[in-house]
Amino acid sequence: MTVRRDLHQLSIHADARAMIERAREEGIETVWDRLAAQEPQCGYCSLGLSCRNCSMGPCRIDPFGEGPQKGVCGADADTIVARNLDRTIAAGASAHSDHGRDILEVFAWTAEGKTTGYELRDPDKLHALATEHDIALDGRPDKDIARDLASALMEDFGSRKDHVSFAERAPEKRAALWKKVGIMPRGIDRENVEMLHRTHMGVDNDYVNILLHGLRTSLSDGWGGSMIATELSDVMFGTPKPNMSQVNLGVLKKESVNIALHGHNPLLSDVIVQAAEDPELVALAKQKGADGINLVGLCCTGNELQMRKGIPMAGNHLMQELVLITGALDAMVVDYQCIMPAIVDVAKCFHTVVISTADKAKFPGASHISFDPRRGIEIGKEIVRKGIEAYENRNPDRVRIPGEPVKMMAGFSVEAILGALGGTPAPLVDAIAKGSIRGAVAVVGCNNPKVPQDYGHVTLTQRLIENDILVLVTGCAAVANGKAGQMVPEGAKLAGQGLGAVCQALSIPPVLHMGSCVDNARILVLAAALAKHLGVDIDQLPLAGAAPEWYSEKAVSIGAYVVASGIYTVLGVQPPIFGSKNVVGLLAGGLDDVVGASFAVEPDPEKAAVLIRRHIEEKRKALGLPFIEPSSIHPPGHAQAAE
Ligand code: XCC
Ligand code: SF4
Repeated sequence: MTVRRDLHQLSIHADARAMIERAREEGIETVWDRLAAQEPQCGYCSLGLSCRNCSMGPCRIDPFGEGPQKGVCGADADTIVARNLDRTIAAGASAHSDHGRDILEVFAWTAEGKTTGYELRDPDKLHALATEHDIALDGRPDKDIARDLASALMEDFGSRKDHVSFAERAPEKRAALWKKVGIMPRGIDRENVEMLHRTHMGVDNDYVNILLHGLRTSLSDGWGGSMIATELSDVMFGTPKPNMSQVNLGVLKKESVNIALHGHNPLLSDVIVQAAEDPELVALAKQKGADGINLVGLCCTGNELQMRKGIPMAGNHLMQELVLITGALDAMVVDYQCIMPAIVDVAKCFHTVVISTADKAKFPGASHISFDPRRGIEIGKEIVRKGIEAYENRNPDRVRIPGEPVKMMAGFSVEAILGALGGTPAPLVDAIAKGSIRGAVAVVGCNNPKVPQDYGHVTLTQRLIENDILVLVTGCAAVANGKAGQMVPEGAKLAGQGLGAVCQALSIPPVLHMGSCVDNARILVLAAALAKHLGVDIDQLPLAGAAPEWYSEKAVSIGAYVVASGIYTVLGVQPPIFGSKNVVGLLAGGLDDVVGASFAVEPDPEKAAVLIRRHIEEKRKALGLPFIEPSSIHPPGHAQAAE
């Protein structure tokens, strides 16, 4: 029998708590129940000290030094911990990059006229990318330009280059450093395959060498696969511009056919948006008694839609089961990544159909409609029709939609941010130089049931903005801060005076939504633009990253490429590395001498805010900008609280 935690320990949000309570009343199992059933979780695995890379094992290293200190092959704690972490990075980098390749493939097919439902909606961005790749414009048709761009980017996945093309966007000093250290990513697939090779028994056993390849692999994600995903999605679906949208379970509508789009890849969801506007399908929905079709987003597919089209966001990672428990969702359409297999079981307690669409991501118990972008719009319509049919089975007595939606602003691509600043980073740089904005922090990543949902994101973000630090968000973090009301222009009043005044002048929130998790690439591009404008390297800027509630392998890859790009990063959930003092020493300090940045782990967001503020003031000091003495910064309520 497991002990049930108080609802307030599970989520900071009323909509979530209402649905968890309903789940408990009705005996519906959720992620929190399954976590409790797993506790206590394996100590060896939590420390990274178990290995099953070969069948002489599985092996474990005794963290207390009494039992075995080597696996059967002789691998020690350093090797095992480093190898495990690196395989995690490779899995995350592969997930992002495979998503990037799917986009690239459809982009190429669209250029060849082989798809339905796709266009090249942002010709300016297409032309800019082509020019960046030395592809002639010369008044050629966009489709020809796109075809050349597609084949140039395909090469980034292979092994025929000495660096991925977007690495050229990094400041010169950074690129030179990557070359010097030997971590310049060559090909995306190449680094990932090499990682699996290196971590095979009897290949790379030097933890430093192993971890450096981890950084290289992650860079092939950030400056490779993810950046390709973001840039080509912008060309096909439009580069995001600021828009007002809504968030939380209140975005579901009692009177409408509700369809949630969950996962990561905008290829499918974009055509579903088009299909849901089809007059015939709208008429069908009305004929069945609904007032229309209401699309809502979940996780990063939701972010993609909210960024470009203002589609309302039902919730982040830990909301995926809870949205089903409203009884108001008719269909949940999933592509891939972060989709809990459990949703199929929760959906069975209601009338909701779960529709899987990616042939590489099947869910036993779901209806599978194989998505083929060459018949995109036809399949999109078939899926929407299924949702409308499911609406007929909805039991109105079972519907419980908690609360009213909260407003939030989305759509801050780098282009939009620079646009708001008048086309150049100069005003932002000036505000940072004067000190009205102290610096900028990317707060990104997931939910994790080990943390009260959204507590880490919202608390850390609040502490940063009230201390005049601009916050950039992506992924599930963006949903958290949106729900907390930090992402509307009126949120300026939650910020300190300096940042607040800048936000007011520009009518923007102090927390800017930069997109999905692959869109962390936008943050790299922005950091590079700031560094180039100042003629410095990224690690000299007053920037930091944070992933207060991360859970996924992709988040580990993101953290690694952010650090390898020169940005100090604080993790809120402990990664499984503490079985090796040497690995911890390298990641949490040693890397400063290698790439100019390192990791910290701090579960308490109040303390994480202090670490980050001190770091930012240190960077300001080194740049000769007005600074607050870092040692005078303490958590709220601290006895020596200064200022
Ligand atoms: Fe997944 Fe992207 Fe994490 Fe959210 S933030 S839980 S990875 S949906 Ni990417
Ligand atoms: Fe054990 Fe070595 Fe095989 Fe890992 S690689 S399972 S440590 S024998």
